[in-house]
Amino acid sequence: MAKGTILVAVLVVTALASMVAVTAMYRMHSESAACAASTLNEQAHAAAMSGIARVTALLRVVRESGIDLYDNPGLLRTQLVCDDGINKWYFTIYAGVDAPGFGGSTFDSAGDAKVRYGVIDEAAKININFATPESLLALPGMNEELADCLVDFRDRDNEPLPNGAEQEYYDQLPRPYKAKNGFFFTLEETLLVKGFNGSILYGEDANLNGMLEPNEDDGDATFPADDSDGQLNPGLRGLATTLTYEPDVDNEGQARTNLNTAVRSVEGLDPRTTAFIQAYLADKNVFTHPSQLLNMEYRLKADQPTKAGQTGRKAGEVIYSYVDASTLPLVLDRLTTNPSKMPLFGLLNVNSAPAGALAAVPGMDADLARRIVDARASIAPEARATTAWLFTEGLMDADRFKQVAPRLTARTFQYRVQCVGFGWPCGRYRVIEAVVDLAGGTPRLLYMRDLTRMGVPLPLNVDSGEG
Ligand SMILES: [Ca+2]
Ligand SMILES: [Ca+2]
Ligand SMILES: [Ca+2]
Ligand SMILES: [Ca+2]
Repeated sequence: MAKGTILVAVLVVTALASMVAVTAMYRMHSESAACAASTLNEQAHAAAMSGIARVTALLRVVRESGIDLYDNPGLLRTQLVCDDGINKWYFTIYAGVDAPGFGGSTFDSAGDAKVRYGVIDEAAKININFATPESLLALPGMNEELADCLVDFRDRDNEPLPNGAEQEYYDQLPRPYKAKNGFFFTLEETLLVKGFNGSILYGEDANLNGMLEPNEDDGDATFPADDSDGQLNPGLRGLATTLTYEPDVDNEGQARTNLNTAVRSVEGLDPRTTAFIQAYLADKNVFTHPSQLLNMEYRLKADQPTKAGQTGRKAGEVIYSYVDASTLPLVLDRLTTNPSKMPLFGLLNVNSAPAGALAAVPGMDADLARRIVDARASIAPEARATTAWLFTEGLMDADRFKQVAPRLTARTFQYRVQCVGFGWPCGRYRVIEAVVDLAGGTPRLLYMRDLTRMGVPLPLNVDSGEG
């Protein structure tokens, strides 16, 4: 791909060069210089896109292969794309180091910004399209007015929340515009919401690289304003996303069984659980989430006559779900209450979310979030296949688990990839940020943005990277 692009760039230069040959000499010189500059830019862009393509290919096999794409300098730092005889072209995939509870980063002992060479997990962030005002309020830099205004801008109605703003406010602006009354496609769209600005969205990370630079840690001495505490406040961008969703399938990729319709035989499910589900539904109830079944007892409201293969039950009889710590993982993996086969939107991955994002889930708090993050490192990979470990490892009781489980997942399908493509020794670079979506099977780019104008995101050191 990169080689193809470079070939095209070379052909374009040749064509342009022969065109300018018939014009005046001074003109030819300026055109040639512009072409050369443009070619280097194109090649840097091609190198950056090669990096995105490489990571996309790796993400495709990451589950089976177990390749580390969180921090893997050997695979993702200063990777040679091609050598055109004048310059060598490389890419580096980079991200800030996640600081406790934040997603920010700090300086290393040499005073340089810490960096990791890997992808950014979008499902480790709160999806602002599905977050409640309570959840938004728990995110850094937010207050009640910002949370309500964000929800008003997003919700379909024109009724302002107590601290919110609807169309009436946007109509009174010097240049009026429409409140979206729909989902945000990008985080940048929040800049249209009353009260939002770059400082709320990006925090102290003025160059959007997820790392702390000296100007981001010197107070008001240089732009941006910051609190010079040695920690990067990445703003809303550090813990928020607009792009997360997952197919409603189990860990084998099979469609889940809807608990509210046809639970007859789910492989591995205790027949007593199946009978419980049928009795509960026959009493004209609806399940809201599979986690509801955990340690569930139910007192029947009406008699249930004997049917084929089912014993009759009397009103007032208390029945039990037979879903406990041992069967919870299966229940969470195989069952759903989503009737539409539509994807599940905006779930937070408990296996990767920082404490700051976990704490924003209704039913969680900062202390519980911290304990989850601390416990996570020692949970076996098999146990992490579903969110059940939050209960089975004793981090919360059944009631708390049922409260938080509907907003949680144990998997990620969208990854943010930040890539710098660059030439050596010319030093020309391009920075591309993309979000790769794996939810549809074949990876696709859900989002792409050129961040080159934010400056070089990290030192491009060819010598130490090539080893
Ligand atoms: Ca609205
Ligand atoms: Ca920065
Ligand atoms: Ca500053
Ligand atoms: Ca700071």
